[in-house]
Amino acid sequence: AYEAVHTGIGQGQYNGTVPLGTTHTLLGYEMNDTARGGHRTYDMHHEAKGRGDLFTNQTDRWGSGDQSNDETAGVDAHYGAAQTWDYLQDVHGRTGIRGDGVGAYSRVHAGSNYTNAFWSDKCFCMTYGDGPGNAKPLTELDVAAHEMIHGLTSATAGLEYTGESGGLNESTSDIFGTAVSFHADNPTDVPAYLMGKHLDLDGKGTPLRYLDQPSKDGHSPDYWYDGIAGLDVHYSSGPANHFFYLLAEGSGPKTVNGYDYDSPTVDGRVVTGIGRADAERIWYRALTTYMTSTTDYSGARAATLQAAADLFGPDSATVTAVADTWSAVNVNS
Ligand code: ASN
Ligand code: ZN
Repeated sequence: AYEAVHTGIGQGQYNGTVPLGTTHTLLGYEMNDTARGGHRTYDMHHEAKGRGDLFTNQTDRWGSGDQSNDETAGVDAHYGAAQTWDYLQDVHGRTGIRGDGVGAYSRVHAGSNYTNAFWSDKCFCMTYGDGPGNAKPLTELDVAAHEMIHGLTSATAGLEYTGESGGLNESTSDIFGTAVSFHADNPTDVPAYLMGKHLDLDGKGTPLRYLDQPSKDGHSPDYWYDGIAGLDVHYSSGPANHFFYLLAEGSGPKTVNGYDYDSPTVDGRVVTGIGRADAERIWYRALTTYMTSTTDYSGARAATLQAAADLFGPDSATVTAVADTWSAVNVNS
């Protein structure tokens, strides 16, 4: 049959007007990104189960920027998956979640008033609810990236989703969710060091998480302590998120892309950032080479030190910076 790779144009609720990888068949256009492993996006029509229907359209223009159009959430989810794919490819030379060139798929409009999004290894897919009043789908870019990175973590370190390894699993999704936001360079997805900045679930504009100062969410500790393993994994992620921010940007007040952050440390220690790019490479190598299913905070310190030694040399200033930064979030050995 006649099939061709196309670049459609979508209007998302969160991402503005964006290009979409689509396919042209005899029946019309499909949300099937053959340039990115055949990643497809489906509409669950508010059902709780099943894959739903592949988004198809007579033209290659999708969504309206508003939830009155069912395609709009599909646009954001499809774009988020593409941006995550491109990030892994461009920055880490990895083709797809498993590195095998095979795409996953996304399902939007899951259930009714369902306020969550998740990755599943079983379907190798992401699922997105529409949030309160079915008006706030959980499809914003950093959240889509967060969910897709759960697939990467499963396919690599396999960090168990409980205790300290669970916090590191969650943090990996926040770290690369943030990295995808920066890489996409989409002016709508800022401030990039805040996760879930558009969902506005409380109506006050509160993001889900703050990488510069995790405790701003009212639950996540800024520093490691003995007992952190008992927290929900979305809170025990705090010190690792904080480590990543500090390693990239350094301590204290800092303006990045016009946004003001402020990152504290244990005893007010000063750490100087090594830059986002190197911090991302270190975390990626630690995750894919050294972390295992049971890696804890102490193990994460060791894994990132080894990764930094591999990438920059064992006697490099970068290795020292990694050690100092873990100590600044109270992970001393
Ligand atoms: N949205 C949540 C997450 O990805 C779903 C979960 O609790 N696993 O962290
Ligand atoms: Zn998560």
